Amino acid sequence: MISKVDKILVTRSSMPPMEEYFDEIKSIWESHWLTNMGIKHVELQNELKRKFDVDNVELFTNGHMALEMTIQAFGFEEGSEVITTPYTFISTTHAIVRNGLKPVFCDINPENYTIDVDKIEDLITDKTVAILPVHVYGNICDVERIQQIADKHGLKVIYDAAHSFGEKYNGKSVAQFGDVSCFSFHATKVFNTIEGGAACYSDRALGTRLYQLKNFGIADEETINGIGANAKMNEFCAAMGICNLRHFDEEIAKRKAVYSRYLENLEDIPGIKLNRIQRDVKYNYAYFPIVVDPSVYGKTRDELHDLLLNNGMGSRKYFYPISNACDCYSKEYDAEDTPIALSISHNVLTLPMYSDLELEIVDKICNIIRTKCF
Ligand code: T4K
Repeated sequence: MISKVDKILVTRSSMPPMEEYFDEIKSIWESHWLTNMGIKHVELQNELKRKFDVDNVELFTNGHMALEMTIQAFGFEEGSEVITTPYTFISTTHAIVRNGLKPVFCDINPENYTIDVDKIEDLITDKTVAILPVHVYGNICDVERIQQIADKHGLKVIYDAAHSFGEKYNGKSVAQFGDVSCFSFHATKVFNTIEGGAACYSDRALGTRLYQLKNFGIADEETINGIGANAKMNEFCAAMGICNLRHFDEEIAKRKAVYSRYLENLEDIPGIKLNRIQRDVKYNYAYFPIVVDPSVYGKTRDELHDLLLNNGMGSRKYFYPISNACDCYSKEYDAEDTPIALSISHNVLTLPMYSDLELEIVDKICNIIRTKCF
């Protein structure tokens, strides 16, 4: 039976009030300056420096290009190895491979699904140049251990921070960890610029390369010294970011209420494992993943997914398949080498999560999960 709830999707973009956005873009009309690091671009960049508590932020057309160009900016030798997680959105892996580098997949921690730091050192070879972990679902990686390993072996650390906008660990902004942290501001994220992304970094020389690479490698009108591409955030996207940033605290408070309601409802269901907020983390409530143990719950993840869907509730299998099991990589890799990531990918389901999600709908979703019928 499809009712009022027939259009519930896994997420829904947060929008500022329409008038506020119109006000923000008026000056773009007046100036006729639409892109190429205009006034809105610079304004958002400055606001994000404050928000992230960092000195340097480079804006991009999306999170993927922030990651891909960051890797390019380091100028690693072709064929070098990057230790990363297969438990992520495919963008992470593609960004490495599209730079002519080899991803080396490390298994994950079964509690928070981030890279298992105890397994990183065994994967280091004389070709390893970097570690590229992901703060998946907004769960923060073991940043201290990762930095210790990187320092010991002379490796760069590039965080895929796509899910962790606005978070803090031990009071420190998540954007401050590693050599670079790359964020996504896609429409589906807790903070969106429609499409967009950013790289936060400390090395100013790296920043100059990033700035040039996102604009075709142009250094000045007569000097092109890098093989760049076009990955600049335009003025309309920057304006959306300026507006959404004003409402960010409100966004997080509403998400927190949704998260708490899920927790209340699902806490004691045998065979359903919930994602716990880590100690010392100021969380952003980006996703609500559950992991189904079919032998205890009595239904598989796929059966639960279909049951929800048949009742108008769209959940998603983020992240299935894992990168090393995807068609484009599975000939080169064996997903059995990362058994924990593989197992979780077969059992995970991310439930609808967004700030405007009505608590009544959350109750309905939870009731389906609890009763296994509608
Ligand atoms: N690294 C990680 C770890 C990532 O998760 C991502 C992106 C990236 C890097 C790359 O960042 P970006 O280059 O994308 O900035 C979505 C997003 O497109 C993607 O940004 C995100 N991760 C990934 C986890 O999810 P799809 O293919 O699942 O999106 P789609 O179109 O099925 O949308 C999901 C739901 O979102 C829809 O059911 C409804 C809602 N939605 C979607 C759009 C497009 C909206 O409410 N508004 C919208 O405009 O990939």
